[in-house]
Amino acid sequence: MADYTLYYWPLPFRGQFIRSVLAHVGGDWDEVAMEELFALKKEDPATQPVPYMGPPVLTDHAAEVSLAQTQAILAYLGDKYDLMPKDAVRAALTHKVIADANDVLYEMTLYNGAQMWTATSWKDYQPRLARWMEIFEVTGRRHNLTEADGYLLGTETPGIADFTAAILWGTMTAKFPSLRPMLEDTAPAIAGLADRIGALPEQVALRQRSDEAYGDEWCSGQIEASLRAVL
Ligand SMILES: N[C@@H](CCC(=O)N[C@@H](CS)C(=O)NCC(=O)O)C(=O)O
Repeated sequence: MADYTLYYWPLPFRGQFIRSVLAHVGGDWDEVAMEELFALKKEDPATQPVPYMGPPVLTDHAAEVSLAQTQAILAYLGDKYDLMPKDAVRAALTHKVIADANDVLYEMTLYNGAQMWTATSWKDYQPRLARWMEIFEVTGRRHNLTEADGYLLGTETPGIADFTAAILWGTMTAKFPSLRPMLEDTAPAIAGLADRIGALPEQVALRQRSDEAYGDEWCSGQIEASLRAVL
């Protein structure tokens, strides 16, 4: 049996944050088939391994623990593999970065597809998307991140905040290349960070596997179709 089981759709989106950390630490994980994912999601909370609404869910078999919520899973892996800053402020900032990333995912998918993008709503959203990029950029710059060097919170080695930022902006701009110039103009240090993290051998291998498995899909469904239509 693998060390971990990840319950997530066959897509990058939220699952990729967890995959990237597991890949970085050399974690060995299985992913379940869609039928099992649906069945577990529909189960009564009383019998779910962790009561939850939507995936991702990660089971750590050795620890006999299952967790839901991307932020909780990333923080757990961060603590377990020493990928969280030791000081309280940067640990809290790591949580903020994950929460910011989740907010961006919600906004980019209009709250998990509650509405669809139109040319007008997408145009109106551009200043806000640019502001999110700037928020990540300023966070990094305040910790001496540059286009060529450094990490988001000024750590010596990449941590959860770096994988989060790299997967958010790196995956999004890889799947929607027309957004890459905006990232480079607005958040060049984040673009550089995403590239450096993305060039780590474990991340290259993960991306190759994911691209083969998921193709061009990012969040999938009608909301991805509406996003592609306006881009
Ligand atoms: N806040 C949760 C959001 C989970 C979520 O929205 N999961 C999506 C997939 S990315 C889902 O399938 N949701 C189904 C549902 O909520 O019923 C997290 O960060 O993990």
